[in-house]
Amino acid sequence: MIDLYTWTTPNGRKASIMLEEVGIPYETHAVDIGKDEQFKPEFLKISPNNRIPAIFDRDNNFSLMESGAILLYLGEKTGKLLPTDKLKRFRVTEWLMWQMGGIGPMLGQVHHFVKYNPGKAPYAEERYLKEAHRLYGVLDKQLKDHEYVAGDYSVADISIWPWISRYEWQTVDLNKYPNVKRWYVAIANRPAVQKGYHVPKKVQEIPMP
Ligand SMILES: N[C@@H](CCC(=O)N[C@@H](CS)C(=O)NCC(=O)O)C(=O)O
Repeated sequence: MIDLYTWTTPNGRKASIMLEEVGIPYETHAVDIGKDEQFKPEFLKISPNNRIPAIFDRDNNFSLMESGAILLYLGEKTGKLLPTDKLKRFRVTEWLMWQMGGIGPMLGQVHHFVKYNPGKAPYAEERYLKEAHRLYGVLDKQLKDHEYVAGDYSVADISIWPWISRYEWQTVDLNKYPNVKRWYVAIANRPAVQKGYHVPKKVQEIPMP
């Protein structure tokens, strides 16, 4: 049994989608980051960086923060969505790191400047939008010859998909990235994704291009 501490954001959805995909029982604890609940001392004990998602594994009393680490942990624990072959695993890790270091931080800045504070910092809007389109281009190229990002459907796809699901916030037209669009729709149609997306609560339907 896993305790999942999460909210309705791309990083949070990575963890809930993974838990649905691997089929481990879990109990959800909503951490409303709009109400600063991520700073509560009980939560800081398992997530010292005051960010969601975080998990607590009751099987071994182990807590973990950072969505990328959580995906790897659950993949390792269940033997699912993370290859055992060393080189295949590094390919998955490569794209997971690409998400953690690029897609997450850059698209997060697009949300901050373009969606929530338009007009306040034109240089930042231009810079992060340019970087967003560069990253969409890289993803589109990779998906041209690969059905999924790093071989079979894996934690790498699960890490990237929730960020792409905010393509409207990013003012990105998915028709300009046809391979990303094909991949996005295929993953959106997975039953586990449709369940995990609405954890800890439903705020909207999954955006469909
Ligand atoms: N690198 C972290 C980032 C987590 C993160 O930024 N979470 C956001 C929500 S998507 C959060 O908890 N924000 C609360 C805050 O900024 O105080 C991860 O991937 O888990």
